[in-house]
Amino acid sequence: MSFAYEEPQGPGGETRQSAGGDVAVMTTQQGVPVSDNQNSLKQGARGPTLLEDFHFREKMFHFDHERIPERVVHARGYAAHGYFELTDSLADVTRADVFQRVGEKTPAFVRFSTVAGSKGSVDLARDVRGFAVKLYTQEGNWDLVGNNIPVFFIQDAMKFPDLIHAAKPEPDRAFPQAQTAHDNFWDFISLTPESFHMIMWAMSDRAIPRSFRTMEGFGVHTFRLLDAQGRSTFVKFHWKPKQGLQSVLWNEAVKINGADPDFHRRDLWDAINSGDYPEWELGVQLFDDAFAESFDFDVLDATKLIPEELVPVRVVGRLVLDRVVDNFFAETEQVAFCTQNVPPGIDFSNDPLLQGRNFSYLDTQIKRLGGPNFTHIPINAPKCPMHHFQQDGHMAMRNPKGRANYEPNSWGPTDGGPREDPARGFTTFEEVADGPKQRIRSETFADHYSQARQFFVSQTPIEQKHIGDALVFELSKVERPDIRLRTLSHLLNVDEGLAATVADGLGMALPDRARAACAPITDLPPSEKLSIVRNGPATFKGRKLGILLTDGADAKLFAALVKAIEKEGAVYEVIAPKIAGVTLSDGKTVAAKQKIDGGPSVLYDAVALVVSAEGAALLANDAPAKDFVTDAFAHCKFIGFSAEAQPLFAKAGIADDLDEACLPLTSARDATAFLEACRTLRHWPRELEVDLDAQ
Ligand code: HDE
Repeated sequence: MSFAYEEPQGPGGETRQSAGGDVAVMTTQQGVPVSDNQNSLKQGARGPTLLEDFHFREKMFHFDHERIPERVVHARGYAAHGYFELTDSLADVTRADVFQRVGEKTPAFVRFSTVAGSKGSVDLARDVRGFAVKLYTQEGNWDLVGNNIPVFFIQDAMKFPDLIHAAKPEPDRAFPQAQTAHDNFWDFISLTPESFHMIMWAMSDRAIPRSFRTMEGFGVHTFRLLDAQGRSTFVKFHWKPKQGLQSVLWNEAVKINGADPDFHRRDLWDAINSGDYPEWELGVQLFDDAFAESFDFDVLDATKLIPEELVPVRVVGRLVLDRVVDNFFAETEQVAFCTQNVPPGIDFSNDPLLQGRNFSYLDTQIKRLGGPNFTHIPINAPKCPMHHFQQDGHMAMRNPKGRANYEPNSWGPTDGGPREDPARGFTTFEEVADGPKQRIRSETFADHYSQARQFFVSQTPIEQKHIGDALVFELSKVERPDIRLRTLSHLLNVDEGLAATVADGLGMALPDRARAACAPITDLPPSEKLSIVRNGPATFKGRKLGILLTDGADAKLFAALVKAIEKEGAVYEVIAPKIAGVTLSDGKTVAAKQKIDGGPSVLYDAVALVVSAEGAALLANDAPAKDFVTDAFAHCKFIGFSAEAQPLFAKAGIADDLDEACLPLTSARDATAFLEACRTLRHWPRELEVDLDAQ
């Protein structure tokens, strides 16, 4: 086995020849060649193992120490390399080097994550997704550690440990894992009205994205951009996926978690390795003090967003992910994002959540990565020159050379080490702060419901239904009725219709509304950009069609489908009764990617049933085949089918319900038309027919 940091070499630097040929010879970590990696050293064939066996001891010692603490939040994540390319200079408002030269590419590393679940939890948990971007700029690393939701649960970092304790598994029983559907979470939420805007987002389909590639990213906080004169412009950062927004249904998410707990990471891995590089636009909302003053809410309050209708998003660049990691641990696990990593020209605002994060991230890395030299790990090291006098500590890889390790010193320009540069160095915005020291929440943070309501009314009816369903689901897992009632009392302040729907779903009477910290709750205008459905893709590109094939299926139809898929830039997987594949009508064999039990329709964006009469008869007796069809239908997917597939619909109990999104496939032209129809992604009207909650 070779390690990324250094190939083992022979004493003279040559690659050693193993007995088997060109393979590198296994060595210990000290470089000593290993003769036997199968047996420990013993006193006789059946005697005790000897302490002297340094190869065994080194191997076992290293194994015993393989684990590091998982992240206290965002433990489960997946990352990839890429670049940021500037498409519109921001030189007018910032001196940040990364925003100066149009066309210049800056290396990037991006880690997506869920928040609450542990490292081995499932990908489709209902949860916020982390969207952490490290840009290796020429003036230092810039970490934009964001989420896929533009607001947060709490306003002050002081409450973060409470929020996370409440969301994580309950401490006595250590469950539920990766779920907010339990008493502690809703207890905390219902006692924390500021969380209700975020709750609307977390209960929406934003919290069950189809892919990391189909979600937005947000810097959340208000930051500052500073020009060379130190003048400040406020900024909010947005990542907008070129793939369009897309989510799955909750019932689908639950089943995906069983069928493929790695659904999101596999999707990213497959897309990048197939050359379908995910891409996001970087957008900025720029505004000045005058806007901040006139805005209905405080721009320092992370539970509020600035609607794009008020401050448009200016697109200034693109982020492309084009390379998977070489090693998950070395890169994805060891990457250390710190919100305080900002280059000259970017600065913080006084958002109390951001201020608290600036302490937490550095602190947590020291615990997680074992010492202050985590910046020496290649994935964390800047790619620009570094000169400083920090030294020693655990695992120091590159202590400064020379005699001087302090300054000022009189060792002269060559030996004296680096010096500060007031002109080039990082400067902080000279904000005037005044006032008594006090533990206080600003009154300008007091409106907890108006933007929650705005989010809700900005959703399409089907999205509103999903929010109601999610709340009913979550609160039905809450054992204490008083916690459910308290939550309802807040929902009344968000939207009376929603509160009534949820109360009905729980079978409870509505309580009195919660007393709002400030009145009135404003009816803000709907904002287009807050809906996923309204911001979906225009094509089926990058999506996956599941083709259920059987022996004897129409070869021409299959070929036409494949052609149409490739033309659309989509991908497909063949699902068959046996993994070895099927023999089509022309006698040719097609290998399967999934055996029907392992390839349920929840793994696909749309499905096609291309079966022979015998094949359909066989599958009609197979429970997974029935589920394949039932679920595809229930999840509002487009279904293409050859005429012989009818018995499958009969078995699934939907033969009489087929609608305009169930498309017969008889010719090559049908295949093209089917792929075009799939661009809509889902046939939402069907949900109203198949869901008890909708009736
Ligand atoms: Fe984090 N957060 N966070 N967070 N956060 C961490 O840092 C914290 C918050 C976010 O892929 C931790 O390295 C506090 C908001 C992401 O490695 C920790 C507060 C947003 C990631 C931490 C917040 C985030 C983290 C845990 C409230 C969106 C994963 C491990 C004051 C804007 C980064 C680590 C990765 C990770 C603290 C709130 C995003 C403990 C104290 C708001 C994407 O430092």
